Amino acid sequence: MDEALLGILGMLLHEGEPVAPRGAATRELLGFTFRLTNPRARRIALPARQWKESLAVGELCWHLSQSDLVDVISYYTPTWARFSDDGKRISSSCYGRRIFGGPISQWERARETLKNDAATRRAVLTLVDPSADAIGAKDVSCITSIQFLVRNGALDAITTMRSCDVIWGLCYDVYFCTMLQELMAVELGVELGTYHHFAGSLHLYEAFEERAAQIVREGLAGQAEPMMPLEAPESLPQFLAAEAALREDRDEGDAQIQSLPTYWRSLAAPLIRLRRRRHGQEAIPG
Ligand code: 5HM
Repeated sequence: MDEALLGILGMLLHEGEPVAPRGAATRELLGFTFRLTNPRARRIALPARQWKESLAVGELCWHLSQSDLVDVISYYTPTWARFSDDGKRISSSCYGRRIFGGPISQWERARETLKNDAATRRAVLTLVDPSADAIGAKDVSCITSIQFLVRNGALDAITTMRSCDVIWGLCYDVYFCTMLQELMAVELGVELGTYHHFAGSLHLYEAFEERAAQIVREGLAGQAEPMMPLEAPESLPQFLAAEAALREDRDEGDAQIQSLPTYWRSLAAPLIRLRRRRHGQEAIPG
């Protein structure tokens, strides 16, 4: 993802067309697509990008626990509050709620569809809800769909975004979508394939142009390590309970994390570091 982001920023700076939706100046490319052949290389190390792993994991937890509460996600970043109409809830980009919640879980339906016919083209998560996404709302879901396809024994994912901002959104959206891809691959018992990302509008806000140019100037100063393969998905509920405890500064979070399998302990590491910064807690050994 480090390499992809460098290339994308370079293209936007050189070829992006000026346009200002809702009055905010951007440079934009339409119908933009790229692939990650190793979706586990989803973290960002480019220094000037200042990507925060705790925010990526925090957003993932917020979605996986089907939350739409601003208070919860605001622990990780103040940004989301700007997208709430009532200051309490995120009405549209609560992707986990749309994927896992409701009368019929889209997640389970996609997984069962793939189990019944491994070659299916019908395993699609739809993140737009025309009955709920109000005209003029502060937040309208930017990810429109995520499709899963098993090809050559591996699970590919194709994310479609109607609107994709390369500084605020892209790196966190890719982290979230590739984690879903890996979770689905593990639940199906197939290898992790390629990740495809498609943006109707890929854009860079003018306010971030200098930062984008700095990221490109600095180049690849070492790349982030790919994450280890996801294992023990049955520990996810315990991991989410531990995340809530750390966020709420409750001590049982420490014990919950120490009893988790290696993968989930390692995923919790940035959350533990964040708690230490926020609440002045000591690091947990190991
Ligand atoms: O006017 P519009 O609804 O497209 O503005 C939303 C802004 O948030 C866009 O720049 C969009 O690309 C960015 N965004 C994103 O990149 C928002 C979300 C929240 O759904 C997201 N990725 N996940």
